[in-house]
Amino acid sequence: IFEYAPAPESRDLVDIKASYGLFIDGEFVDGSGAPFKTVNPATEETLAEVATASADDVDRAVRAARKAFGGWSALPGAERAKYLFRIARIIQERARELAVLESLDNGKPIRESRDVDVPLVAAHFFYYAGWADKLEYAGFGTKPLGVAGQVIPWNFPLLMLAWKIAPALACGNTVVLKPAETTPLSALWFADICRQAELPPGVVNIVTGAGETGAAVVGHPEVDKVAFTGSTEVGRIIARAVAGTGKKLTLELGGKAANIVFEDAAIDQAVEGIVNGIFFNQGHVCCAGSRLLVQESVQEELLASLKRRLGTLRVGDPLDKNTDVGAINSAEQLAKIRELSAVGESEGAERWSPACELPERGFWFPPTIFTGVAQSHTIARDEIFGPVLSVLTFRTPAEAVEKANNTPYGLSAGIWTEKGSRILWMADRLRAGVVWANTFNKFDPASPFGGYKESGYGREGGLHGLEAYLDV
Ligand code: TXE
Repeated sequence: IFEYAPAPESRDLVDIKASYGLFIDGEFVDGSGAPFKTVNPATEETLAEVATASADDVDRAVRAARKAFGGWSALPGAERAKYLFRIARIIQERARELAVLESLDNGKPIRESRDVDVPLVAAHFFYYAGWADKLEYAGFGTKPLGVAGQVIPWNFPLLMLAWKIAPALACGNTVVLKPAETTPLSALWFADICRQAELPPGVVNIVTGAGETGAAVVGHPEVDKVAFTGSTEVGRIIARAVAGTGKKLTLELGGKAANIVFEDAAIDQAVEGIVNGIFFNQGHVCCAGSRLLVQESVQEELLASLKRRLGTLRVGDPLDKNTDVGAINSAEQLAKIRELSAVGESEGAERWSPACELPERGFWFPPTIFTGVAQSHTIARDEIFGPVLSVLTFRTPAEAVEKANNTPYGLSAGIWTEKGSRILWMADRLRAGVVWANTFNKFDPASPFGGYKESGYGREGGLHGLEAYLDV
């Protein structure tokens, strides 16, 4: 497992300076809070020191965004589109650099950042560039909201930025975005890309820092719209902070998706979908297929095949293009995964991982399966947000639906069956924003994404993603 090929995606592609400031009104400026370190989770090396934006700094950023709003929103859509197309093309030109940077700061395998994250980032800018001059056809009104305050998590730092910024700008809003404190770098690279694209100053502002900085963005009275992706717990805090202010809010929160395999499914294909569903990005995915619901009659065959497949996964150096599972993003997240896995064992589920030696330094967790999981078990209910799969069984389609929906979340679900009628029957009954059939974790900028229940509200992506940034 650990015979690495020499890393072809050289770290030399990225020139990381010792320290970084905030991006306000088109300039990199100092922050007035105490700077923090961002580390490479695969090695625990410090990558850079990054500024913390105080409430005053956030205020400066919001005022810059407010000042820029008049000119930006008055541009004809076709003119805004030109900037977005330009940003998309620069992302493509700098794709390798961005992919390496994202893997360094986040710990995700280079194969994913190179083949999934960065191409999707460019695709989002291309997609929303296409809408900028056609908003009257969207049916949601054509009037931008004003300044959007956006707070994003660490699992897809650049992609979550694209999901937030591309539609906001296409609709004529300006933005103050706060990236997560463990993965601030790619947002700062994006700031540089905005400069390269000659985006007018103040249209995009990036403020780095932890939760307090996020709270300052959310609570700023001149922010007209708040968009948040992160934990359900912080989502609640933000919903309370925004309540009664008249700000518009979209929330994209946690998940505990069921990946449902019927006995007539193509088992090999389902195994690939299960692996992709829970081990993609180390399971740091809000829509991860973290609960496998398998029909009893094929449980044995499926689990044997799944275990064989797990034995072939390479865990290790994110910059090695052969790596399948990279590093856990932070010591805190690793502690959470360990704790919930220990609870899984203590509540009586059976734990299994393939033989795999983990690097000594860095934050690592092996691909893990729990069998014999009951619905009452903590690991069947709580979001683990790591490479840990809980396996449950069912006998009938109705039981599968009942179990799949037995969660406070409702972000996504997967169905594996050869029967088209069953796909439709299931999709009708699953309370989840996205239902994949015979595939999983498939994303497209043209497709709306978002949750039911405690997974949040509002949709991002597609035509529906425009609604969050427009008024009638
Ligand atoms: O999330 P937080 P954390 C889940 C996942 C994970 C858990 C905790 O289960 O284990 O959440 O992760 C900012 N006001 N997800 O602690 O705290 C924060 O700085 C405003 C699922 O990292 O929600 C960061 O930028 N902002 C999820 C962002 O919120 C605040 C992705 C997310 O951090 C704030 C991430 C406050 N009071 C974690 N407090 C998904 N849906 O994909 C923190 N922040």
